[in-house]
Amino acid sequence: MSSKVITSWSLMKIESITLREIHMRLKSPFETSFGTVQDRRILLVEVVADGASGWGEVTAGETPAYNAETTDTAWHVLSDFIAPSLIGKSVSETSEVPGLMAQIRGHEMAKSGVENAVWDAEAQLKGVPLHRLLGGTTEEIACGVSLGIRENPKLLVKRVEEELRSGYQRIKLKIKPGKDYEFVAAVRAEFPDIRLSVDANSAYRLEDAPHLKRLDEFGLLMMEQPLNWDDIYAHSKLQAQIETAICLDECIHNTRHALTAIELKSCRIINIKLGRVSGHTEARLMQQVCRAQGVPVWCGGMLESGIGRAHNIAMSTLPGFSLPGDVSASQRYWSEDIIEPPVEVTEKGTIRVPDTPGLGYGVKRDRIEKLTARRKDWSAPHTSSREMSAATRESC
Ligand code: OSB
Ligand code: MG
Repeated sequence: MSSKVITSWSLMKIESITLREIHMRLKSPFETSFGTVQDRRILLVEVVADGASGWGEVTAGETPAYNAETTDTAWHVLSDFIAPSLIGKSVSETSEVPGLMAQIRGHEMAKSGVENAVWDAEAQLKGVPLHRLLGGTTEEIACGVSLGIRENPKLLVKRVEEELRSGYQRIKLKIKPGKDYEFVAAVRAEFPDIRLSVDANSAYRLEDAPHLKRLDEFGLLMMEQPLNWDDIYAHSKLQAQIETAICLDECIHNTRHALTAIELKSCRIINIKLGRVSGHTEARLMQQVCRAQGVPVWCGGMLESGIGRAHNIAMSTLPGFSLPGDVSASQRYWSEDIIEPPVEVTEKGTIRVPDTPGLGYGVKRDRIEKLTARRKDWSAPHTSSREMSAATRESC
């Protein structure tokens, strides 16, 4: 075969990009150390490449409290920088997409939404499930749940009991100063053998080390992101003083950060979130590097709609993901999801990974249309010329 034939056959052109903001209400409010959320403003990205339509989700929150991005910063960066730089471009595979956005600093969640949509389109064009295209090796993934902060320990214990009854394999408790030791103690007393972890979302300071050390007695699987959102060094100081394994979440935006944290012994586990690390390409590299270094990883959640959740499921099949993730059933979050079937969890606390091309779930376009608050479209001119300017259209 001549190289010309291979090239023209294998290039994938980004023909259109649609950005939408949809509004979805969580079944119940979710409280973390940085605030409470119930009304989600979620950005969805649809990319059509060579006629295949792929979907991605931007996992930014409504406020810049978890990380610096928000729904509105992502809308701005996607509209003014990312979409214009990608529309009409051709790549031979999706892993080349991050290179096209390399001039944009940060804004990982915005980038992830569009990159992951291209991954979905590529998988469909190749007629394979996304998890296979990524190199996933399992048919079933292990699930845990993340429980928001409750009024009192008794209510928390009741909630844990319900989740265990549904089969979930690991319980993560959100904690903050004043709502930590007694809450964990109550859950541990009731359930001495379960896999239990805590997540502080950056609510403590290094001076709190003696207090955090008291949690060692509960035999926790890990303590997630106790200190500042951007302070890898302080976590190395804390890890040296406590038995419980630290897991970093907020601090890790790319594989270089992961290597820094491992080298400094700032953590023994890493939570990988697709949005936080800018998409499947970087997430795949990160889990590979962590695996080579003997550091287990797991898939975190950002209260996603079904589209982000389906991407999380595909990513969780990669071999480095050796601990249960925060990927749980659609019905824990939404009365009606935007994918069909909704994500379901078996009584063993697992999700069976779908085996149809792309994301493996149907996208409920009518439902998405109803939930849409604003949208913006970009389309490439039909004749492919790199110089040609793209047409854009916006409606609110
Ligand atoms: O730190 O993992 C986190 C939700 C929003 C922001 C940050 C986090 C979370 C969760 C929820 O823990 C995980 C989920 O159920 O999606
Ligand atoms: Mg976390």
